[in-house]
Amino acid sequence: MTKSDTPVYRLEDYKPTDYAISHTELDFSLHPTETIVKSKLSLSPRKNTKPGTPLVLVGDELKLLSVAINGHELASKDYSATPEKLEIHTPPSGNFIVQITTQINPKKNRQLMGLYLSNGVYCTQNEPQGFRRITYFYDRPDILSVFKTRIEADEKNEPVLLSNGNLLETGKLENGRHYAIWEDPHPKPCYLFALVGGALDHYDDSFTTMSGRKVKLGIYVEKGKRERAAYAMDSLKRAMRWDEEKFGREYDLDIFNIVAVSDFNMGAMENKGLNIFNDKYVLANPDTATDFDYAGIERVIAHEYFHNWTGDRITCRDWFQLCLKEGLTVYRDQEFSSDQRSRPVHRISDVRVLKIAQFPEDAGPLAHPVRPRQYREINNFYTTTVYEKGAEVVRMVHTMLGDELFRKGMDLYFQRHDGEACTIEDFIACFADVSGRDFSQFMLWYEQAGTPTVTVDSHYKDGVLTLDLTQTVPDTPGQSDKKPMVIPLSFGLLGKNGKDMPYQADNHIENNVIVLSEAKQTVHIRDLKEKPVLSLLRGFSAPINLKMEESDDDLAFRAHFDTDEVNRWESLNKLMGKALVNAIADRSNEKPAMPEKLQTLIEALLDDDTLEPAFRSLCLQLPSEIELARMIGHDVDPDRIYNVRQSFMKSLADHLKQKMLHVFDKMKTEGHYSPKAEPAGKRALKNTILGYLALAEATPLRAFEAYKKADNMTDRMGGLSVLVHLFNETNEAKEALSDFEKRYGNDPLVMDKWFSVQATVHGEKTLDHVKELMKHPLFSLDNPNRTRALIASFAASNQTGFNRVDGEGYKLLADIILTVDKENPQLAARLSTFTRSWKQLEPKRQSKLKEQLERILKAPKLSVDVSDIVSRTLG
Ligand code: B3K
Ligand code: ZN
Repeated sequence: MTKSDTPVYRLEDYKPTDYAISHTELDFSLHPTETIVKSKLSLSPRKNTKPGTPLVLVGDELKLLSVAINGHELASKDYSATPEKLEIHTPPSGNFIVQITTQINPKKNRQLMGLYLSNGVYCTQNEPQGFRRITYFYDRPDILSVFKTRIEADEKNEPVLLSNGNLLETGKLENGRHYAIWEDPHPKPCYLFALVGGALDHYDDSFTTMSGRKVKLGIYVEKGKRERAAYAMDSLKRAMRWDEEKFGREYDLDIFNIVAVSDFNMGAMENKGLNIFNDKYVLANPDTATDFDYAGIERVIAHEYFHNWTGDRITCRDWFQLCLKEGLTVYRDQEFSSDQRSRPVHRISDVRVLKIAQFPEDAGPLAHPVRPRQYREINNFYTTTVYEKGAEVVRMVHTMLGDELFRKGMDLYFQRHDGEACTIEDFIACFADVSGRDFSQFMLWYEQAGTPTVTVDSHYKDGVLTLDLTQTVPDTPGQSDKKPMVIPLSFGLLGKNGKDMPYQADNHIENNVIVLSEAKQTVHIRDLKEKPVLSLLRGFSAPINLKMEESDDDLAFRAHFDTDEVNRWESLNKLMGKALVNAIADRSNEKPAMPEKLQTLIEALLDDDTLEPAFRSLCLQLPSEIELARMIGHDVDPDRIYNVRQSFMKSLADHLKQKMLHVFDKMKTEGHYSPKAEPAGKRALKNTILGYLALAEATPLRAFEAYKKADNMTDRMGGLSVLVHLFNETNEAKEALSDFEKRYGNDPLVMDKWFSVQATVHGEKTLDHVKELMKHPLFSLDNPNRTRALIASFAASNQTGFNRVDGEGYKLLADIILTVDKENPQLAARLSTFTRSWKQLEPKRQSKLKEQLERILKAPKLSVDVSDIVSRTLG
């Protein structure tokens, strides 16, 4: 379908189907270009369906070979078929069986949706609408069916044949073929169907559930990579245990398999009992993966596993409800990682992601509610708003209800809706029911887009602190005049001694949370023995912009003493942000230094051995260029932002050099590598300092030394990125890059780091280098990981390189979007989102980028995916 004839789908148009499909039997005969799929569907009419109502199923690029009802092949007058649709004009009344045979071409499938070949391995991706590329079906999440699957394939090329559920039977056939039959007893929507066939190694283990059942666990990887699955397996077992302990959720099949493939559009997929993963989120050993990679594996493995209950057992009624499973499951994986690692450090990292990715989305032309009400292409709504803001909304429910009631609400949700396809209303009703609270106004979090701003005016007099709170929600595309939201503001009051002060609360306050619900509201806090310093929005309790008139001294005081570490970091970050934005605006000073007071404050934090190294490392990081651009909001000059930020860092490095050297030495981790939070935190601080020391010493030697001596990938990349980012032209940088290429040149996944680090060298020269790197034998626009490593890194994380004032960066991205769009529209659409903040750029760059967006939109045969993103971006 092309852009002009695509419909807009609307939430209010939801209607159940005319028929239900209770059972689905599938039979695959795998072949690279001519796979035959036979389906046998058990259909029954709904209560209100009139006898003879046509059966209309969807397809996508399908070739129909035959169709039969109750065992009788249909004559051509009885049905009509196109690659996109199969209609049986007059089905019999009552229950009936439909048998459909289609032919598909996995090798040609470079959209990576449906059944495709990834490096010789057959695999599927069906969420949200891939199943229609396999056979005609009701491809929508509210059709729950019991699946039984027979797979037949070549025994030598595809010795491993997997599908959902439990293995019933295997056997040999003639001509070197063999088969396997799988059955999944849990009714599920077709987007959770999965199939894998290939020559794979496996890493086996088992898990005994809380009721004593033994589950077989397997992680399947490409040949030769078996030992790299150990950490993923360890993470899986920890996640299974955690879900039992924290949410009472037990695994429900005898087998749980994970397969890692190298061509995958996103991170991973939660197919029932057979998760399929981008190998980036499975494969790790100390020599190939950084601490960040390990944490990512732990998070994604857990996320997909947690979907077994929040997504698979209870799924979404329609795709508008996507956040029902995604927001909730992100919340659950965030909690898991917080329990496995340091809670405040983890929360700070999540808040940073929210501010760097979600806040700009919410402030730009692609802003949409956590539950969108309309879409042209659902794939474009797998966004940070649905995922991360969706998780924040669940977190707010938890903040307002507390541990116990929140758990009761979750228990009720699992009990009431197990085996159903639900809506957000169903979910929230569970919390309303267990707490007796009215959540109707809270639902606005799912309806209204845009990051609310809360402004606080505070006055202290005679033991009473008065807070005048005002909230506004900005206009966003298609939405204006918004209503006030329910905003939980966790808070504390700090006394002069730096300790939390007791107080007497008035009735808006419960458990140290002010729940704001009106546009303007006044809150009194009484019985204070002295004027307190207010610490508001502790733990970042709501996804808002907080505007509080606060002196730099109060901010610095909180950075020192706040008992909430998230707010400690937040106040330091605010101080840094303020100073940077001021310095960026003052064009009279080309190389401004960080204000001395701020340097002293950071020094004290760096010096404080009682603080976790990971936290100290976060405190050394200045707000990112993207955050600064968002704070400035208009006429953004990325070069200026970069230069001022670097110059601040250089002044801090000069000031703290001795102290940094001292801490650097103390952060050495000895002995066997462990990816656990504590040693990883030490490495994080050490490598952050390495960057500063390079600025102070103005020589590549220390980083080169670090690179050469590294005995794990975190330290190797620590050295390499400093060399490449700060001393790009030196022999040391060149030598390290070529050494890296020699070591890992036959491991594309590891080489992604090599591509990324070079794509993110600041400045205008990088563009040509990126073009050169695109010719590298390992690079291919056909593989999403490679494209993300080089192109997405360049466009999303290289503000000066991509935003070259001559517009050549934009032109390159536009060219690539148009090329990729021909094969993989989903990936092309993702690349298009990197242009979303174009309106905040200074006029020259703005017009160059606009030109490219318009060029993309005019291209013939543009996909709906890209056309949707680009036309919304242009506004
Ligand atoms: N549910 C999948 C995402 C599917 C994306 C399709 N474009 C992975 C996840 O969020 O767990
Ligand atoms: Zn998910």
